Order: sequence, then structure tokens, then C-alpha cells
Amino acid sequence: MAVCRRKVTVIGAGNVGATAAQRIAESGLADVTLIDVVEGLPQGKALDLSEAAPLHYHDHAIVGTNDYADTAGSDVIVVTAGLARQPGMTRDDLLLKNMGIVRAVVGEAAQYSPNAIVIMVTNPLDAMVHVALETTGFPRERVIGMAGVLDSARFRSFIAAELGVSVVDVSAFVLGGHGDTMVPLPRLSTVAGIPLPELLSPEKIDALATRTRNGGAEIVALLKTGSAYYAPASSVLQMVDAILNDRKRVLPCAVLLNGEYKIDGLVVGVPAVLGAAGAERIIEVKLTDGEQAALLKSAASVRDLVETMNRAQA
Ligand code: TXD
Repeated sequence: MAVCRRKVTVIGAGNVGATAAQRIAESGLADVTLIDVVEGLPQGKALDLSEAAPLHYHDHAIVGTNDYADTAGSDVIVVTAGLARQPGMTRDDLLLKNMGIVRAVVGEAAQYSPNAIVIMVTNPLDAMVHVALETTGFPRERVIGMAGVLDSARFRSFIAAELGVSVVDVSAFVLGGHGDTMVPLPRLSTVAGIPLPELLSPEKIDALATRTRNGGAEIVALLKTGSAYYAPASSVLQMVDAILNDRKRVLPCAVLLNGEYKIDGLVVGVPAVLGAAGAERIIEVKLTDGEQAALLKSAASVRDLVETMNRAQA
């Protein structure tokens, strides 16, 4: 009997990449190839993770490499490669540096896995999804950004803590860009089906939404060096699981919009049905004027980044 093991490539063996590799292998989802530009780093982390395999009762291969040939035939490619903002670097400097990195790594990986689904993680997230779409030429279903899953998980955890209820019963609906421009929709966020505005005051909901928007910065301030990676890696796992198991999960994903939500040609976070073909369907909900305006503002900030990248290439 032919046995077909699924394969996930994680590009970037840093904090998010290595943790995502660990979660994917240890949850029994797929073999993992971890690749990085630094020699020895992916090999060392992959070896360490492989040595943990007997203790976690899984037999997935975890391979570390610097050679894209080893990524061939991947079902999913997770892109975490990039630089963090360094002192003296402007946001635009970082945008253009990561654009160059993402273009190079995604271009290589796509050649070896032309049918893969790409999950982008590198920041600035929405802009990097544009870069990956352009570089691969893949359809929009197969190039998806991870941000909304993380933002909604953060929002859920804060709502649950505020109400003293299980996070499992909290469902949060977020739209828009990652971080600053996230658009939470409290009226569509629920606790066991009860709309959030029935349980918390508008001021309290606003405070929790603001904390969510600043969720990344709150962790950076505590860690001093580096940024969040446990929840980001778990968010990647949820998306990979939805794809490999064709679960048709409805998850907030950064995808290219072609007129949905009155946005055309820009990558924005919206609810999508995630299954074996990627972001198979975008779910459109009717927004209030205020929500629509916030979403358009979020899209405008993505447009600014795309224009900066276009100018740099002109
Ligand atoms: O919600 C989200 N989308 C995010 C995004 C949540 C958390 C982190 N987010 C972003 O992911 C973050 O702002 C970064 O842009 C990426 C990766 O974050 P991480 O914390 O993992 O960064 P690290 O630890 O610095 O790892 C980056 C790795 C590191 O090992 C580099 O050597 C590698 O990327 N790197 C490369 N690998 C391959 N090829 C090239 N060219 C390359 N350049 C750097």
C-alpha cells in the first residue's frame, strides 16, 4: 500500500519557525523540513527536535537544511524568514529588506513545490503576502497570511480572562490588517453564542481590543529581546491543520481581495474557509458604516506599503 506522508517546509529556523516545526511534527501532522540561510541553525534545531520524537511518540521526520532541493514536494510552505527591526532602521527599511528576503526564499521554494499552499508569517504581514503572490504567480487561494488567527486568539484570551470563563467558549471575530489596523467586531464575537456587547461594557470591550492591537508590543516590552512566538507558532499550526486535514475551518486569513468588502487588489484579513485547496472561499458579512470605514482604513495602510515597494522597484 502506498503511504503518502505530508510534508511541510518551514522557511526561517528562528523562534516562530522552529516552534511551528515542533508543533507540526509533535501533533502528528506532517514531516517537516526546516530551512534557513544560517548554516547549522536549521540542522541543529531539526536534530534536537528529532531526538525529542521518541519522547513524544511521533515518527515524523524533521530535516534541517540550507538547500531548497530538500524542500521539494511540500504540501505547505510556511514563511517566517526575515529580519527584525534593528536600531536606526525605519519601517520602510525593514519593509524593503524583508521584501528582498521573502522574494528570494519564496521564489526558490515555489520552484520545488509548485502545488504548495504558502502561509506567510514574516512582517509586515499583509505586504509580504503581496510579495509572495507576485513572486510565485500562485492563485490567491494558495497564498495566505497568518495574522488574524493570532489576533483573534489574543482577543479571545483577554475576553475569557475578563469574564472568568473558559477561552474555549469565546469566539472572536476580527478583520483587517495585523496589529495596529486590526478591526475587531464585538457584535460578532460571542461567548457560548452570547454576543459580547451583552456581557461587557463598550469601554471594557474597547480596552480589550486595544490590548489586542498592542499584543505584539506588550510581549516585546516584556521579553526585551525578540518577540512573541508561542502563540504565533500555534496559529500557524491551526492553519496547517485546517489545510492538511481539509477541515473547512472558518478562520481569519490575510488574502487578496477582488472586490469583496469593497476592496480590490489588496491583501486584507477576512474570514475564509480553509481547506485542502487553501483559502477556498471568502465569507462576506454585512458591515456597519463604522466597521466598513475601519476596514477601508486598514486596507489603505496596506496600499501605502505596496506603493512603497513599487516605488523601490521602479
Ligand atoms: O502574526 C504574525 N504574522 C507574526 C509575524 C507573529 C510573530 C512574528 N512575526 C514575524 O515573523 C516577525 O516580525 C518576523 O518577521 C518573522 C519571524 O519572527 P521570529 O521571531 O521567528 O524571528 P527570528 O527568530 O529572528 O527568525 C527569523 C529567521 C532567522 O533564523 C534568520 O536567520 C532567518 O529568518 N532568515 C532567513 N532564512 C532563510 N533565508 C533568508 N534569506 C533569511 N534571512 C533571515
